[in-house]
Parts: sequence; C-alpha cells; structure tokens
Amino acid sequence: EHTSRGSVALIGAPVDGGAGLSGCIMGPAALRVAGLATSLADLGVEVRDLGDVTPDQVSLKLAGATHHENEVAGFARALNRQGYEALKSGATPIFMGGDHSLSMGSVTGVAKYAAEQGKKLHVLWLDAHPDYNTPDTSTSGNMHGMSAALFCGEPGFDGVLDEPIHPVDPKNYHVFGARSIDEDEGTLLLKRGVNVMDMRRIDERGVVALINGVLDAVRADDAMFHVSLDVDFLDPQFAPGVGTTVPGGATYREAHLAMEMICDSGLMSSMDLVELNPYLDDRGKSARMLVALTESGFGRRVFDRPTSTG
Ligand code: EXY
Ligand code: MN
Ligand code: MN
Ligand code: MN
Repeated sequence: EHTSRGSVALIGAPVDGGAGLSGCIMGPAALRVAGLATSLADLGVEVRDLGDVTPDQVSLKLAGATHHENEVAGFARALNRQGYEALKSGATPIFMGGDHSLSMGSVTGVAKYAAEQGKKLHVLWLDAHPDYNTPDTSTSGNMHGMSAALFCGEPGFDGVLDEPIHPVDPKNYHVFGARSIDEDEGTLLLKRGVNVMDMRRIDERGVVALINGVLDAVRADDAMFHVSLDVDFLDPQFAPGVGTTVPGGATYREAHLAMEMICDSGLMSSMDLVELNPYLDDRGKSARMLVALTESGFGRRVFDRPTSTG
C-alpha cells in the first residue's frame, strides 16, 4: 500500500551528449516549468529540489566511435554520488534528464546503496529501446543506447565511473515497451537472460500481468527497485518531445496503469525521467506527460477505491 512515501529529492541532470540530437539539456528546466515539484507536493510528498548537478571533469577515450564519453562520464560520476547520498538521507531520488546515459550514474549510485544494505536491485526500463549496446556492439556510438549494458557489468566501459560498480544482475533488468532492438544488442539480451517485454508481449498479455510479474520478482528478492522512464516508451502521439520516436508505443492509459500499479506496490525506491527534448516538443505536451506519470507513481488517483487490487 502507498502509505508513507517519505520525501523526494529532485536531481537535475542536463546531460545531452549521450543522445544523437541535442536538446535534452533543457529537460530539467522544462520539468520544473511543467510543475513537477508542486505536483508532488500537492500529493502530500515532501519535495526538495537539489538543483542541477555539476559534472566532473573527465579525460577518457572509449573504444570505437563512441561519442562524448567525457561529458557522459562526468555526469555519471556526479549523479552516482548524489543518488547515493539522497538515498542515504532517506529520500527517494528522482533524476530529471537529460538523455538516458544519465542512468549510468543514477543506477550505479542506487546499486552502491543497495549493496551496502545487503539488498539486490531490480531495474524497470520503460522504453522503446533496451539501451543494452556496448561500445563494441553500438552502430551509432551514442551512449544513451548503452546505459543498461554499463550498469549490468558488460565490458568496454572501464574508466567511465571512478570506482568499481556493483553490477545489476541482467536477470533483474526488466525492459518494458521495447520495439526497436539492434541485432547484436538482441543477441546479447538473449544470452544474458534479460526480461524483455516487447510491445507484442504487452499486446498479447497486457500491462497488468506483466507488471505484476516484475513486482512479484522484486518482492520475492526483498530488493530495491529503480524505475527508469524514457519519453519514447510512449507512443509519439502522446509524447512527441523526444529525439528517438518509434511508432507503436504505450498508450496514455497503458503508461498510467503501469505507474499506478508501481505506486500501489510501494516498492519504488528511485526513478529517472529521461530523454525529454523540449526543443522537439509540442507546447509542453511531453513535459506535462512526464509530470502526470510521476504523479501516478506517487499516489494520484481519480477515485479512491476500498482496496488497491480490486
Ligand atoms: N539502439 C540505438 C542505438 O544504440 O543507437 C538507439 C538507442 C536509442 C536510445 C534511446 C534512449 O532510448
Ligand atoms: Mn570519442
Ligand atoms: Mn532509453
Ligand atoms: Mn528510448
């Protein structure tokens, strides 16, 4: 039950270099303009906005045609520390992106905290893409397509973080909404046993059965639970403000239902809001969509029902 949610720490991550198109640098500002903090406060959540992180200075060269590794690594290191500290202070961090490479920092910081608590970490990735390329398999060189490979401990990322990571077990990495997977990426996902719930599976089995499966797995492990929400999880008609639109995405209600169920479970311990590109948006539509989905994740209800399961 969603009883005591404690406080939320908003952490701005205006990283832009992980994406192929620029514009995500404006994401945190747009989420603030769309009223993320006041929307959560209106739900009774105590909110602290920690501002935007300052990236570390990094000098590093990754294999292949990987782009902007210094910017990406600089943000990842700073976000790793901030996320870890926010959890230690008892808050639920919400990382406001910024492109999806920010999860190299957010998830590894959360994983560090989980390891210290003797807990496993499960990650739910609401995205059109699994973001499981390595510098070796990537054909674009864009690091927003590599974040999950890094935090699951795949090779090729030495020097991105400034300390050893606590890798997420690929079997505890749950991808929901996928409909664009590169060939070598797909091979690796299969080999590692990642729980890939593509749009066809969602069509066939529905949101409720699949999300309940994830929540049951988190509960069975008494694990921490990070939810990473990419704008392109949604069908472009509901959220056009993203550089990597793919047709056939989640509907307005499918996305809200997933967040409502996550809220009812009381399991979510941290969250990313990523890939919002305000330069490509339609009069704030996608920013408002992310705020509304976050509200559903923190208790917004159309109607209070007697039980959360009925
Ligand atoms: N798989 C493609 C690549 O690696 O370039 C596309 C990745 C898009 C990543 C967006 C954030 O989810
Ligand atoms: Mn380079
Ligand atoms: Mn993504
Ligand atoms: Mn995506």
